[in-house]
Amino acid sequence: MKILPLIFFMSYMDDEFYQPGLDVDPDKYVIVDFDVHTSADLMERVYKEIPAESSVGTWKKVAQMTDDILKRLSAKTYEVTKVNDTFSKIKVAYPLELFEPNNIPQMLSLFAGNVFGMNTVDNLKVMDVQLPDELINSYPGPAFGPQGIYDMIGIKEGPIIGSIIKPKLGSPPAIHAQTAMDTWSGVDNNGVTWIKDDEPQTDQDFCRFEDRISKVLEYADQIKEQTGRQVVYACNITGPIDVMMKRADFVVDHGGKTLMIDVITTGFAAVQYIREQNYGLPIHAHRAMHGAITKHPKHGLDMRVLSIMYRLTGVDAIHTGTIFGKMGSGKLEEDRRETLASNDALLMKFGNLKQTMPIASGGVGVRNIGKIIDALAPHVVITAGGGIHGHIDGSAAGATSMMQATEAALQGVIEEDSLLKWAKENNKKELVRALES
Ligand code: RUB
Repeated sequence: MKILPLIFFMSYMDDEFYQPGLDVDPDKYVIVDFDVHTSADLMERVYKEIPAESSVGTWKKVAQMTDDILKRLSAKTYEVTKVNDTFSKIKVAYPLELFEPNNIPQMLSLFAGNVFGMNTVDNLKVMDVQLPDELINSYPGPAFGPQGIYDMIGIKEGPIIGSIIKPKLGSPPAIHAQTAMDTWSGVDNNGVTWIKDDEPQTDQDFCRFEDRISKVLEYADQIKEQTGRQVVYACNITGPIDVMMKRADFVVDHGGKTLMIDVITTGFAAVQYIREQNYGLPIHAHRAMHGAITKHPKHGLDMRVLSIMYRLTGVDAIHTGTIFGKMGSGKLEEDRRETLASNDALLMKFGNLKQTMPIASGGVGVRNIGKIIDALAPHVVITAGGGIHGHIDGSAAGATSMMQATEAALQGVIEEDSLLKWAKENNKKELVRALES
């Protein structure tokens, strides 16, 4: 049991903040789902303290508080599901008036700000957020979305297979570009479509941005000329805003098709600023560092919530996981739930905003790509790094083996045992080599 001074609770305790059963109009309120973990004796208080601290309240009564402010602007816990004595799921309704339109930092500072540090709460996780259309439509949203991406590469729909150039860092521009070329080309022109830089690759001495981008894009042009295939290179422009703008201009000038940004480390406002420059290219959002926010099962923000925020911000594609977790670190069922919930947030009807394309990445190989396609297709980009460049016969064979495993999955061949049989029967040499090596 925690010993807290009585004064701490005084002004958080107004009944306005806890109104079980209140009829909430979803056009007039933002509704936030929290998982709350605290000791049994504090749980009832927290039902009031969370909405209070994240709207108009503070720890002490203040003279300027009026009935009007309290009634009109206070957030209210209106639904509670007690999972056990120390864990409740609560729904909190925030009056729309509390939100500045088109301002993600303000929105998060409101319902996902101070509440995480409250000393009456052990752990808190924001699991979902539901916004009125009026607020959604104040944001730019994606310029392209899945449909714009399909149109750009000239296909109707379906999973888009891609790769992350490996090693992650260290190759000089010529090797980086040759690896991209081999991976796009594959064996007999059966290579992947979508290639991306890795998240920490920007403009280091060993691989200068301009040298790398121009060489890789030169190869993309060659593929287009020789085969008619429109391939994509998501160029990592991550950096300070002025630097990102210069890099985006460089990509546009060199005929690039996609900008990549590490959207968490860069920040919402910076990403939205780049989105609003309207470069005419989709934005591929890499979520490096999301685990600091999403991974703890009891604390932080669910990936679904980040997905909603980045769809508002206007990214065209974002990483949301593979359903397996990264490098086996996750719990399978939870990873699956989180990826499916995130992809739903990217693809659901959402005001007038376009959809955002989910990206499945991290530990993808020929053995599991079928299960990923089975769970996430058709709208998904799937990128493999080690799973392609680690092929015993090199990147071109690796890319082709991934395309063959995709072909098998689209024919319903998902399980590893049947995949090897299918590869042998259909003379898919590169896939056989991948599965047997
Ligand atoms: C994957 C990779 C990806 C991240 C993304 O490499 O480099 O950028 O893992 O992870 P590999 P997430 O295919 O060799 O594992 O999409 O989960 O954020």
